Amino acid sequence: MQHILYAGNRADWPGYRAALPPLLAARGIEARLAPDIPADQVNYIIYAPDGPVQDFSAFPGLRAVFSLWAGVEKIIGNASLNVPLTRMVDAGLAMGMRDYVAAHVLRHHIGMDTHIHGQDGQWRNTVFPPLARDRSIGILGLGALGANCGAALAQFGFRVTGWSRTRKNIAGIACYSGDDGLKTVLETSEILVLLLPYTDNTHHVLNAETLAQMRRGSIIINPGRGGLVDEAALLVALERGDIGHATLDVFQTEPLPADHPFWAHPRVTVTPHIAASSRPETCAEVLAENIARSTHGEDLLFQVDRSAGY
Ligand code: NDP
Ligand code: OXD
Repeated sequence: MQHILYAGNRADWPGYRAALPPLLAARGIEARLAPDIPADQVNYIIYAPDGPVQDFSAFPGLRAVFSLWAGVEKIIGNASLNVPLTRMVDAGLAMGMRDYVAAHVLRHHIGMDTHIHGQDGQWRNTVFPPLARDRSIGILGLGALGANCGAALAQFGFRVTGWSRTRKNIAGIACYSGDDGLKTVLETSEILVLLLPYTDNTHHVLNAETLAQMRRGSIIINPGRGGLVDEAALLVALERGDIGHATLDVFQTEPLPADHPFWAHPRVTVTPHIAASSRPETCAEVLAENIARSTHGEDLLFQVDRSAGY
């Protein structure tokens, strides 16, 4: 019998209670799944940063922790965690992020704001949006989410470049790595999408210096993590018009404080960390697979590399 402690947020518990047991049973796993299991019986923890368990030292029989979030910066340095940690990679997150990124890219590509906010009786039909093939989009981070978004944008016909730690080979995306690669992506992109994890190496990847490498008036879309961007430097770049608009889903401090200048800034769109969410109906598949793998002594899917930080 495997004892699985659900330590995700309360709202999603009914979803996991319904979705996970049949998937475990289908894999021949006898399991008890509950949000309250005596600590000395727990074998697996389903974890979220906004859930009730942050200290893992009380679980002597713990074999693995499964994060429901893709981003693991809040748990990776946890000194009480000494078992394998996996992050969430699933179809639901990928589809949600693809839709969010495509929608915000198209908003800026088409220039929708001009018409949504400019209904003043003037028939302005002299400026037409360029074709997608004449628009350059850069993506920082070509992992599960960035590569999928890049492929979707390439399908639209956009010119897509991407940057990652190790150089990739992805159809439809011109792939770069290293400092020179970053410079190339920043210099060529009219719309830049941030889908990097937050690590020591990606902290403030967009700062005064790198923002200055971007094309004047370019657009930033950040559904990655707030710490990827030096917020003060971004505000300066927006004020100067160096950056035309920033659509931000994630922030250094969340919830974004009510008096933060981003809220009222005319060239900033704030969305409240809703770009993609972990849904029980899709995430349960990955959890069941990893629990089965662990009980059979097999390698886990999507295990976090603690030395790389993601
Ligand atoms: P992955 O780990 O699959 O991909 C991360 C990508 O970033 C990889 O391509 C990796 O390179 C690259 N990378 C990491 N460090 C560096 C570096 N120092 N320099 C250059 N490239 C680097 O992550 P996901 O795609 O699954 O998720 C990305 C992030 O999206 C998450 O960490 C999370 O912060 C955010 N997220 C936000 C959500 C939201 O609702 N706003 C929802 C879900 C996720 P390589 O391929 O070489 O390893
Ligand atoms: C995640 C997120 O990392 O929701 O999964 O941001």
